[in-house]
Amino acid sequence: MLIKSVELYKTAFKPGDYPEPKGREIAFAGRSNVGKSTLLNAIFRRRLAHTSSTPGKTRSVNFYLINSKHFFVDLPGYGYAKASHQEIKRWQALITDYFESRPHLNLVVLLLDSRHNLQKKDLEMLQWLQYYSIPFVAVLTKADKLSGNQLTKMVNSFKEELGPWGSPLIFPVSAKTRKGISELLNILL
Ligand SMILES: Nc1nc2c(ncn2[C@@H]2O[C@H](COP(=O)(O)OP(=O)(O)OP(=O)(O)O)[C@@H](O)[C@H]2O)c(=O)[nH]1
Ligand SMILES: [Mg+2]
Repeated sequence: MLIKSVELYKTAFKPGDYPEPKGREIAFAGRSNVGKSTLLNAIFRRRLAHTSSTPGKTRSVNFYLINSKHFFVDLPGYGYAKASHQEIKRWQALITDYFESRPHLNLVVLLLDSRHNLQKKDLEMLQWLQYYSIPFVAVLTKADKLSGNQLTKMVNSFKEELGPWGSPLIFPVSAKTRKGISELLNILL
């Protein structure tokens, strides 16, 4: 798919504050700081999404309209250590409400840090995806931080860990070198 146009269409801070569904809808989920907004910018080839080296940057559900037709949705990250109890509650309410109110959601791109194995928070997200029967693919981010050998090892280890979760497709990517970005885009739309 060629991305001809991208615009930030809607920013939702409250549950229910979403636009009417359009064509396909693909949401990007993952732990805080894993690189969701950075990956979206690499896909868009534009710095539209705000990114930061400190976790907890994206606090809202951001709908990007692609080719005047499809939504790519940047979700706030989970499992950010400094988040207060209240923030975690707010985040959970926003995400569960989002999943529940978008029955047409086509796909979740679950971002996982290529350097670490599945974390407790990732398992919680996997349980939600399973509970809501949402199809997903896994993206291993920051692949540029690993050597070729290390990356192969981690891909195999994720393959094993994700086996019980339906053996999703796994894409190692780097927003820095653009490795894996076009392979991922090919399956998205
Ligand atoms: N080396 C490298 N750094 C990356 C890559 N992708 C993201 N980063 C860095 O990781 C940090 C977090 O990136 P974000 O895109 O803001 O992360 P996020 O998942 O949107 O975080 P939240 O909005 O807090 O949920 C930034 O410092 C990015 O520059 C990558 O492919 N390679
Ligand atoms: Mg973000």
